[in-house]
Amino acid sequence: MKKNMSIIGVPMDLGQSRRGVDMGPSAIRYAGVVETLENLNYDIKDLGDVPVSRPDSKYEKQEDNLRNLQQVADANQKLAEMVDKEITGNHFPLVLGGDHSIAIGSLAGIAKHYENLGVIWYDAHGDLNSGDTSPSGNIHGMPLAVSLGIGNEKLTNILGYQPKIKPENIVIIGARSLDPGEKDLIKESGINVYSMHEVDRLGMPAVMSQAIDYLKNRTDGVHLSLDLDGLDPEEAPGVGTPVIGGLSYRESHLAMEMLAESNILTSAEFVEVNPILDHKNKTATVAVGLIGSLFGEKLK
Ligand code: 5AB
Ligand code: MN
Ligand code: MN
Ligand code: MN
Repeated sequence: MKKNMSIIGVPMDLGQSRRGVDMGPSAIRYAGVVETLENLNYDIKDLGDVPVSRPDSKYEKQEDNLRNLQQVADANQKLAEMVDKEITGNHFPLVLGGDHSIAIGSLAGIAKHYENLGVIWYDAHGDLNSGDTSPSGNIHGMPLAVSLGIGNEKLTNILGYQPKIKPENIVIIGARSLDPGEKDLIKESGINVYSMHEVDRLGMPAVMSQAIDYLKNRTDGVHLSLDLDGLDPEEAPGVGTPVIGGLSYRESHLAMEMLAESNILTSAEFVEVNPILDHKNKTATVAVGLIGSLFGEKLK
């Protein structure tokens, strides 16, 4: 029997300050995501894109150091409702971004279906800021904190419950740029972090098998949130906040293959693909390659 999967695009660029990442879902579709998954025997329903409104004329004004708060909250509310509905209908949700603020809506829609949702956060950053700690006011640097119930109610209370996830059920992989407030939160909350330091010391095979064993034993579902800036900018240049010294394409493929083998994944999102900053759609093509590995593409 074919496995059911729903693709949801979120053309969101209001969670950060560089234009173009709203074209990410188109770029990933253009790179062949549907065809790749159909070849892997998935029954794909592409639901198109969640509507994102434009910022109003008071664009410059930032409420509580939260740029475009209302528009980001509104789009995430719609996304959360769609994701919730797809899971209820037994469809695996695959969300395509768009900047990482959309993880707020994904997690809101997903987490209500699990007692103990695990999250793998594949990212150069922790995304653990709030309006109080953020150096930028950009909400794409806040979704993981929001999902822990930290931040403005318009974001933390989407779908009327909070927190969405528990800190001990989070595993961050690839971190190499954390702000002071994020480091404090990691220390006091028990979030698990495999920074680039651990990846260098242990190697990706050990990092992934530890992460998978850990989550398998304590969660009843696992969401992968993959920010393309987790990869090195040499290999994924089309991202708004590149950080040198990242994960390689091969390490990332291996991580996806190990996740496929483990069979623990229940939802996924690929975010921060910005075609304007990219070279010939390279980053979207990398994303589709990783999606192929994540859903069972084999070399032989
Ligand atoms: B991304 C920074 N920590 O809060 C901030 O790309 C960067 O979703 C956030 O990981 C990067 O502005 C957000 C400096
Ligand atoms: Mn990032
Ligand atoms: Mn991110
Ligand atoms: Mn980024």
